[in-house]
Amino acid sequence: MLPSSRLITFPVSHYCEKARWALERLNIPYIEERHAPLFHLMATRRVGGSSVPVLILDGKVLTDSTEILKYLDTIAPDDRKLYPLDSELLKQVEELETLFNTKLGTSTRIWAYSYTLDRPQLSKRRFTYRVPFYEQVLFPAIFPLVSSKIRQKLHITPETTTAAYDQIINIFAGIGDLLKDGRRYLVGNRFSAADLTFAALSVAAVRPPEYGDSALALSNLEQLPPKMAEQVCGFREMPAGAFALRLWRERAAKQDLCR
Ligand SMILES: N[C@@H](CCC(=O)N[C@@H](CS)C(=O)NCC(=O)O)C(=O)O
Repeated sequence: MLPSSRLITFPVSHYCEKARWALERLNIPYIEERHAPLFHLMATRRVGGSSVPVLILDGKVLTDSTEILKYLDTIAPDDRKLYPLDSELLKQVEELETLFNTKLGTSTRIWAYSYTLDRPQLSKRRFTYRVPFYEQVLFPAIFPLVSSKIRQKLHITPETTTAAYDQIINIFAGIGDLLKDGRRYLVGNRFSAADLTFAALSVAAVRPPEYGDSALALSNLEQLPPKMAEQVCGFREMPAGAFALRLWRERAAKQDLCR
């Protein structure tokens, strides 16, 4: 029988990855409906949403990645929960998740797009990987429109790109400070929504080899503009970058064990 839950996504999107990771952790089967940018609006608006990810599960339409994690937590067994029951720890997890959602995810996106939007050979495949056939066919024609809309919507300029890079460095430095005491996870002594959100929203910066389908070759730095590749190496070498890469490795190791 086909799973009844549906996840509407972009093929490469760190907020969508956040939702995928949580669904996978709970072993919830779902059908992923990938769309290229702009085409996604037909799918998301039909169910009352706008951006991706959108999860349709148990008769509910969840239109935001945090809303998705919060709902999944209500049906998760205790040993899989992403939000601590203890109110002080919960507050810390929620504060970090909000910081990552509003500052890290937005900065990594601006920074990465500043290098890739003008390079169709880098971005087209990632926008159209495994989307419906007609979107793959039509996308090249609307690519200039999509890239100028993204640039406008996210205000990508040399100034905002520098600010985004600085913001990533600052957040990574702050996370590095937290990790100095040797803790394995950001809050308490177990994996939480804070760790998941940090690792998912750092994807564009640290480009883990375990991310997505190998056909997307996200971690292959040779294909990137040299300055971007150099900055990725810098992020990876920071303790927070190494921490994100470790969480990705651990996720992949768990997947292997379950096969
Ligand atoms: N707050 C949202 C943000 C999601 C988001 O920014 N999604 C981007 C893709 S990474 C998107 O859908 N952009 C196109 C749009 O907003 O229509 C969440 O966490 O789910």
